[in-house]
Amino acid sequence: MISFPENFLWGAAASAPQTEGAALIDGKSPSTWDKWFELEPELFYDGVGPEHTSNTYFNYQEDVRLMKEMGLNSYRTSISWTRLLPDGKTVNPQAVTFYRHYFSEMVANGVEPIMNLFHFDMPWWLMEQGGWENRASVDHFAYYAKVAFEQFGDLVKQWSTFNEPLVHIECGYLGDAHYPKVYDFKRALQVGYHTLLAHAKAVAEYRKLNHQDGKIGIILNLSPVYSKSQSEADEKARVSADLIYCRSFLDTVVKGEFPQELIGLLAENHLLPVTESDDKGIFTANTVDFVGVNYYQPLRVQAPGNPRVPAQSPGDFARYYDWPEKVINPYRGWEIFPEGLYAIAMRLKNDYGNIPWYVSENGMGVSQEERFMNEEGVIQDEYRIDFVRNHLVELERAIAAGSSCYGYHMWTFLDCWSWLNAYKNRYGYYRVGLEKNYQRSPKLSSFWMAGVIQQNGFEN
Ligand code: BGP
Repeated sequence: MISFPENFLWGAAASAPQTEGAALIDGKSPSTWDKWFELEPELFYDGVGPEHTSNTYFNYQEDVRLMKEMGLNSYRTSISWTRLLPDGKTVNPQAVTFYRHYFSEMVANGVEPIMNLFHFDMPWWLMEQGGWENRASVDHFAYYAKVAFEQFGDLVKQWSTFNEPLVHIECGYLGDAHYPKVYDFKRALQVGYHTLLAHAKAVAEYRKLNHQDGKIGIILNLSPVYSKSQSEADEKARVSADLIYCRSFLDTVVKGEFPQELIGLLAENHLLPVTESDDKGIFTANTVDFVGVNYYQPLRVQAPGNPRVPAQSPGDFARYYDWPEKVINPYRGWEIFPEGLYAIAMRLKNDYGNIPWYVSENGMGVSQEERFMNEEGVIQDEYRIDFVRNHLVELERAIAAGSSCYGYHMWTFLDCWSWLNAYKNRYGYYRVGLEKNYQRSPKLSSFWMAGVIQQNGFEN
């Protein structure tokens, strides 16, 4: 029997922009996604933008009822910055009403709301001023965080500041998947620095309200890094990739300081971001209570072929390695490697003081799931059940080895809109029938998971 500790968090994760819909009504101002879709709709998969998503703004009562029926005891989503503070300063009363109803509904049904503040959804008004490149964004974010804590802190006892900060940096400033789609390593590092500073200042705001009696953390996408070989050059690439993609975030938020090796690497390459002398103390004083780990796949690297000096991209430190033996999810192209979850757990235990953490996202997106629908209309997503089962086995092994993991959240509860793929790949325990007025219908995995939750484990 695979079993989990008492009071283990069983739940699912989502985000405001991917589920709420109602993107341009009730006082909400456009996020960069909304505006970008208006400007260049052809860049969005199938021409589908973020305006409607899963209609949760109108459907939250039913959604919470379904969560309860399935036995979920927790659910993470995010607050929309541009709904709560459309101009960055003025509280939108309609947003407060919506979120208070939504979170109260969860609390009343035994589903703990875990709220995240930023899930890639930069306000357009702030993007016009340079977004995270502009240091002013740090204080704007801290103010938004403060307002959210004040408005909802009685209902929400677990907060996170950012979801996967690596993603908006990498996709927006080292690629073209997020706005402003530029490729500039130095600018990317400045964006990363301001993001981490905004995180620390939001934590500081939370600490000031110590009567709120809750916890605050961050959600990181962590991948264990493996090198192609044990050669010195591949090993060096592994260490650099780990510094850039993992330790940059983890050390800063958990230990309160940037790794010296990273500072050295960036200095040698003239890539250090602009900082101010007081910043150091802000990081040191505002470490997190917990870490949420989004785990999808490991990172495999090899030595770069002809690295540029000074480096102009992360690829000059480490190049992606396509491991021939990998098992992949062909729809998303991501490697499936459950052992990686054990590796992360052990790392948090051994290198980060065994900080409390939970799996804040894990899951499998599959396209054309209607192929697997039976006569009763239930999608037989055995592949998803296998995926989750295999990851849970690794998680239990880690907990038995002393890891302080306190929960497992699936991405996601309901099929939702995705940044790059709209509704191509479906991740939910529940199907959302876009053609049927967003009708929710359970997949086989939801029944399987309900059983797991009920027994707090499963026979393997
Ligand atoms: C995570 C994000 C989510 C979600 C998920 C699936 O990285 O936090 O927002 O989208 O990945 O990825 P995708 O939608 O690109 O398939």
